[in-house]
Amino acid sequence: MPTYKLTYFPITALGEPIRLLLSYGGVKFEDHRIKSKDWPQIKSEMPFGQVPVLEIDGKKINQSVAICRYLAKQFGLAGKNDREALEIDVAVDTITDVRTKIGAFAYETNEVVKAEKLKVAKEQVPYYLERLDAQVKKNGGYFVGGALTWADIFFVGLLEYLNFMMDSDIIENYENLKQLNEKVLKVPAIKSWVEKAPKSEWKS
Ligand SMILES: N[C@@H](CCC(=O)N[C@@H](CS)C(=O)NCC(=O)O)C(=O)O
Repeated sequence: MPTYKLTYFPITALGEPIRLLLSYGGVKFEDHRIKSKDWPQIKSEMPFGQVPVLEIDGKKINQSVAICRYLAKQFGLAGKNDREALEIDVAVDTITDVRTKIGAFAYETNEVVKAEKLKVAKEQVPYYLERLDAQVKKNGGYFVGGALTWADIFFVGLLEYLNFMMDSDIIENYENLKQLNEKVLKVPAIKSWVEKAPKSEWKS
């Protein structure tokens, strides 16, 4: 069994899909949550100066989506065939598009531009969520193939961060996404991770 160490900030965000997948896989991992005073040093030691970074047997791997895809393959969550794997990738990239659009607003520091970007996000986010909700309905309550895949776990892992950035429950009006979220959070290994995981320190 390889050793796993995840280095990320003390928040859910891009680290959480990885933490959920590792928990689902039932493997032990070190959940290293960076303290702000240590970040400059840690940043200098990361392959591209960013996190999350997963060390597998001491080798540092960056890029959260690639890490999730790899873990999903290890744990049987990458689809039943190449066609499903493609559909999972599409769902994950689409979810990433939603995150990017929300992030464009949330990280804007110019207040005038920020207000403009919030307006855009408030139009675009429902456009995406409606379609993702319809996809889950059509596919038997999951994003792909009527069964749990890493696309579902990726979405659920990112949700707290998306809600935090939008300062609202973004899936409130999307029944199928709500049910998907509840279902994933009931998977025993995920449930026990969420119960014991430290709360996000958004302000640190
Ligand atoms: N594409 C990368 C993006 C990683 C990324 O944006 N990391 C941010 C935190 S979410 C970071 O390290 N920010 C601190 C910095 O760049 O100094 C991934 O998905 O892993």
